[in-house]
Amino acid sequence: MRLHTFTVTPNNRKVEAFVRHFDLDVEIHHVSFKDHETKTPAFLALNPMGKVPVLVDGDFRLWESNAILTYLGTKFPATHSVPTDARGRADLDRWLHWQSCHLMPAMGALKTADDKDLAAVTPLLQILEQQLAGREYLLGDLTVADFAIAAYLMTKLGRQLDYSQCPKVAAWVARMAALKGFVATQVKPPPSAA
Ligand SMILES: N[C@@H](CCC(=O)N[C@@H](CS)C(=O)NCC(=O)O)C(=O)O
Repeated sequence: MRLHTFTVTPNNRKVEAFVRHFDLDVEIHHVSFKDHETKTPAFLALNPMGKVPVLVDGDFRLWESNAILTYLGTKFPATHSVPTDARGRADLDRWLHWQSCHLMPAMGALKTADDKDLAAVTPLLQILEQQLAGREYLLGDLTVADFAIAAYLMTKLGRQLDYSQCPKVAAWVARMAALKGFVATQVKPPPSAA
C-alpha cells in the first residue's frame, strides 16, 4: 500500500499519524505542492479531485481521509481502531461525519474570517467535553475518530482555541499529541537563521 500525503494539514496528518502510530506496512510518499504534483495527469488518475491524502492498495485508489482511516483500520484489525459491531461502527461514523460536516467547516470559516472570533468553535468543544466525560478516548478505546478529530485541534488555529471550560478536551488533545504517530508527524519549526 502507498499513501500519498502532505505533512502539514490535518486531513493528511491524521492518516500519516495513524500509519506511524501502528507501524503499518504502508509506504508514505509526501507530494510536492511546489511542483504541482497533485495536478499532474498521473496524480489525477489516482484522485480526480487533485487532493491528498490518497491511498493506493493494488488497483484500489481511495481518497477522502476518513474513508482511508476506516479502510486502514479494517485492513489492519490488530489496531482495534474500527468497531465491528453495528452500533460501534455507527458511533464511529457519527464522529467522522461530525468532523467533516461541523468541525472542519467551522474551523475553515474561522481561518478565513476577517474578525477571528475563536469562540465560534466553543460549542463544538463543549460537545467533545461531554463526550469525553468518563472516557479516555472519544469512544472509550482509541479509534480512528480520535486521529480524525484531534488532528484539527493540533493545528495552529486549534491550539489558539480557549480550552478553559473544556479541561477534558485539553487533556485528551495532550494525550493524543503524545502518541507516537503524532510525535512523528509534528512539523518542526524551520531552523533559526541565526
Ligand atoms: N475532504 C478531503 C479534503 C482533502 C483536501 O482538501 N486536501 C488538501 C490538503 S488538506 C489538498 O490536497 N489541497 C490541494 C489542492 O486543493 O490543490 C479529505 O478529508 O481528504
